[in-house]
Amino acid sequence: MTRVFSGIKPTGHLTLGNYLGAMRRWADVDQHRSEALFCIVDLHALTVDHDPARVRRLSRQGATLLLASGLDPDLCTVFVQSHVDEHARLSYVLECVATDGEMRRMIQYREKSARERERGGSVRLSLLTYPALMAADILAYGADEVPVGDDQRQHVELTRDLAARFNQRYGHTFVVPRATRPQVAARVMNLQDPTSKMGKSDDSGPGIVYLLDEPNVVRKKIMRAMTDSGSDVVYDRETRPGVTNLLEILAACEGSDPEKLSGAYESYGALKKDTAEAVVELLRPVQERHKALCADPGYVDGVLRAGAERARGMARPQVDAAYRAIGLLPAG
Ligand code: AQP
Repeated sequence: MTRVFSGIKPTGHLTLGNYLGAMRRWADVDQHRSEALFCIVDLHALTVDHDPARVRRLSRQGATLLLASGLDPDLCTVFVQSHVDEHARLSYVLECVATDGEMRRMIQYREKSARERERGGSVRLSLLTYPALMAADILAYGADEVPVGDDQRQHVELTRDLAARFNQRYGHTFVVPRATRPQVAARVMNLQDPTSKMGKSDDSGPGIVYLLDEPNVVRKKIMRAMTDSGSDVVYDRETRPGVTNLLEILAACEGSDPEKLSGAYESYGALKKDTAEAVVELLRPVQERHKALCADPGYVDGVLRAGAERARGMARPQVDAAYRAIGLLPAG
């Protein structure tokens, strides 16, 4: 059976981008057709300036939202990365396989380190080594597939390179995984700046739809989305990024084709209105389930405890094998 791993960082409130680019597929497709593990990757949230209490709060909220989005602990494993030591153990070994140059080439490192410097902060070493930890997350479970949005594809490519290099130098140890992406909305853009990704740790609130936004807030954000000069509804990322982003969002909600959808609209206003209503309807059941789960925090804790135990059992033999292969003496 295909094995799938993916994760989400507790660096901000989860967004429509996280949902359409990743979470929805995990719940609707991946957990049903594969042996799937989904993780709140909290160690990754420590790579930038952070508030410890906020990371803890967002980790719990993220786990609750994963369950609210339809992940079923009877079908898949849901857990928190820091509850399973094997991620950190394997990350160090992969740092010994990776090079400084390939880490520095990562687009996310370049963007985030530039942002930290602009804010007058210093860049944490862990931001540079982040892709080794992400590779460990995936390789520890022998995952065949990693369902992610477009922004994470480069990290999965690096994971493939590290796995292949390790196998070649130290003997076959790791499955070489591949990234999978949704057909539409693999990169949901910020509503106020449709040339930038809708990112949960950005400061631009009005451009980001959060999964727990009230319906009227969702409507307001979408109705005020920045559109392009011209008035006809055309699907073209280069020349019409704002309208194209709305078409992608609406098509993802409806399960239709964004380019075909463009022919059905004569005005930006009508497109915005339908998109707003479609997103409100998409989020409604998630928000309702989230509310019910918040009333039962013991249930979420129990899911995470059982998930971590199952994940540990899967990761330990794989990480032990990597330790042996690279030359470490097994504990007696
Ligand atoms: N805008 C997006 N469109 C499509 N997919 C997206 N994802 C994130 N933003 C979009 C996908 O969501 C999954 C979890 O993301 P993550 O927690 O690993 O964070 P990220 O990829 O670095 O994106 P964020 O949400 O913008 O976080 P910050 O701001 O902390 O960097 C991934 O599969 C991702 O592709």
